[in-house]
Amino acid sequence: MKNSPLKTYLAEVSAEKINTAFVSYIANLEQVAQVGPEIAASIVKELEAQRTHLKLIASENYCSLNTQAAMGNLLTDKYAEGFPSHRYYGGCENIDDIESVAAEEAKALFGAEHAYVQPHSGADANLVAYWAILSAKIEAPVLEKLNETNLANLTDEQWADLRVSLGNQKLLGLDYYSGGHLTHGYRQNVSARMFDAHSYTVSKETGLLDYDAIEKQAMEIKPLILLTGYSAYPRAINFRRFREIADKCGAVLMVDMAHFAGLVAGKVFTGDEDPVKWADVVTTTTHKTLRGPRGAIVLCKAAFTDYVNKGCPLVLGGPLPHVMAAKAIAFKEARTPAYQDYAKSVRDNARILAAELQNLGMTIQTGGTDNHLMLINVTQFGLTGRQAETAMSECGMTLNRNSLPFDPNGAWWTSGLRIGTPAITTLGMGPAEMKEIARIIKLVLFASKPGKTDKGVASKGRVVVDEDAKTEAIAAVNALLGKFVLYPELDLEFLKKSFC
Ligand code: DSN
Repeated sequence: MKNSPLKTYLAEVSAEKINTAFVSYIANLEQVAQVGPEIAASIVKELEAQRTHLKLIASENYCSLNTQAAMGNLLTDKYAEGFPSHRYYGGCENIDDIESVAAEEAKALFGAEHAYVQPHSGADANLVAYWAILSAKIEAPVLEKLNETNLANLTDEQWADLRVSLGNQKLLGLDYYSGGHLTHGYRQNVSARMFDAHSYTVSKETGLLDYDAIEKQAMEIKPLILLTGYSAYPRAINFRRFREIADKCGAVLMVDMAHFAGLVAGKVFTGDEDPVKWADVVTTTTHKTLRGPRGAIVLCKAAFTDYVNKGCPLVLGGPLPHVMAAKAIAFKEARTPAYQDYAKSVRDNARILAAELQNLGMTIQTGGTDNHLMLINVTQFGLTGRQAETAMSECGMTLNRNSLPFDPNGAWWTSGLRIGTPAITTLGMGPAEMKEIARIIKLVLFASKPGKTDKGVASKGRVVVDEDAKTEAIAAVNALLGKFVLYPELDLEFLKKSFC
């Protein structure tokens, strides 16, 4: 990089036209490029990729440039194990302030009694929640009986007994194939190894949660934790009903609202559909519908505060102070009327898209959606989810294949496509664009056929998309994205010229 792109930009633009967000972006890239020009180039190429592909992944979004700015600084240098005013390192006063602001913002946003904003990911947040519940419900009574407060003081025999009881508790969560998450007791995940894990499924007939059946199962199993929440369930959940079931079977009610936290924050899900009101412990990632930085939080009733605050050393290492700062910014953004409008549009768009896909002859799991996502059954096209995902990707649409309940094609090939509206709604798209997206999806799916391997054998992964349809679909995607530009403050051509 011979010349400074920042100086070039400032020399080219008149003072009143200087865009501070763009200045900050160029300055940041210029710093990066001084050491890693290829990294700066990849950041710019990723901007181009995200601008030229229609993002339909239900779990992704675009956080604000303000949120991104809060992450790129010296806060990353600080260790801050512990929690505000109770740290294992000196010099944490500013981190205390940042973490406290983020936690207070989260509490206010969700109406929670307590917020713990350190988890780095949803899987971490769920582990913190699991171990906080185990600490509160299994470990604390043992310690009380022994009149002891410090685990280090237990005899080897007492410690062995405690470990056995901690490791044999029951978890009842939504089955992975019914839309539950890996961390909800899937056998390949640590959750199924640390718990005696049981699953409930959606109804085979309706694809919906059957609360009476869940209650019956919960009364038989009597789990320590009754868990609900999902990664791929297109309907609202009645958390009041889950509370009743948990109370009846003596379970702690935990909700993983990672996918729909933005709909809770934006007051789309209220009353019986608001998990924070009904659950003992709620976890969420911060980067999906919530539109913050990549990370997670735990919310809980006051009774769990002391246990959740021990997330480090219980599960986590040092928190990421720069990400906690970005969480605070995102939570402030989510406490605005504009964000509530956004959340409402996410659901309106999903409903319109699902209805239009059905009007155009596609099969939508459960016949529609109440949230930000829908599942298309692609078996009517003779395709696997994997083939449909590839076909969409070849036509400029980024989404993911997904198992459908009781899917004969398993978790790898699958029979479904999961589609979400959070990102396209952030771009500003509305009802007309949903209809256009449905038209493009139909165009691609009806024009796709299963492909063959190089040896001419039928393949569950290969797909052939009619070339004319592909050209038409790509043109239509580009036309849409040309009208709804990601981060319009950023001049991509300038960035490419400067850094690629
Ligand atoms: N990977 C997330 C999703 O796509 O739903 C869940 O962890």
